[in-house]
Amino acid sequence: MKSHLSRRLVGAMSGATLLVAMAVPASAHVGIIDGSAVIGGGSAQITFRVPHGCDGAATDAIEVLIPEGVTSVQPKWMAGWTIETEPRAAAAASEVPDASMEPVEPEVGIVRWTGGPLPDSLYLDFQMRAAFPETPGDLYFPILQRCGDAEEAWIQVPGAGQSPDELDRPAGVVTIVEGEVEGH
Ligand SMILES: [Cu+2]
Repeated sequence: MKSHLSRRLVGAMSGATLLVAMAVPASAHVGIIDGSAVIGGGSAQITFRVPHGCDGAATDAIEVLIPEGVTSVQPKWMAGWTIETEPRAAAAASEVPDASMEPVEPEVGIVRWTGGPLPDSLYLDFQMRAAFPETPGDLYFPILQRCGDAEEAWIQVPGAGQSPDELDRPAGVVTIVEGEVEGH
């Protein structure tokens, strides 16, 4: 966004301080702050940080689309916010009633937090636990930020060879890496 502080810093600074300023954009956008190395095949908590509103307007809803392969989603309780989940559409459609089986709990496809409102000048972290697939790679979590009538869609996915830093509104990302999963 044009009014973004990080952009202004990059424009205003030069030399060594520029490198510091360029590290700002990733954390200045709405996104996942702890998803850079999640071990595949295990459970982890991930954190969606909302560092600003929609062009100055206070945030009153955050909606996250859970990518395929991410299961056992459990949002963290949060004072002042209503937390709702919606089942994954495909899972709901494929549910066939079978008298011999226990009904299968549909996987969560959307998590929605409504409340606040969170002022533009303050930040807030929204968290959930989930189980992640084994295959290494990037999983994108599209995020919709609502501020009354205004809305910001953090849904852009980088193309091949493109850096997420080049995108105006990148989706949240979790990078799955190989590693030893601790059982419990
Ligand atoms: Cu931003």
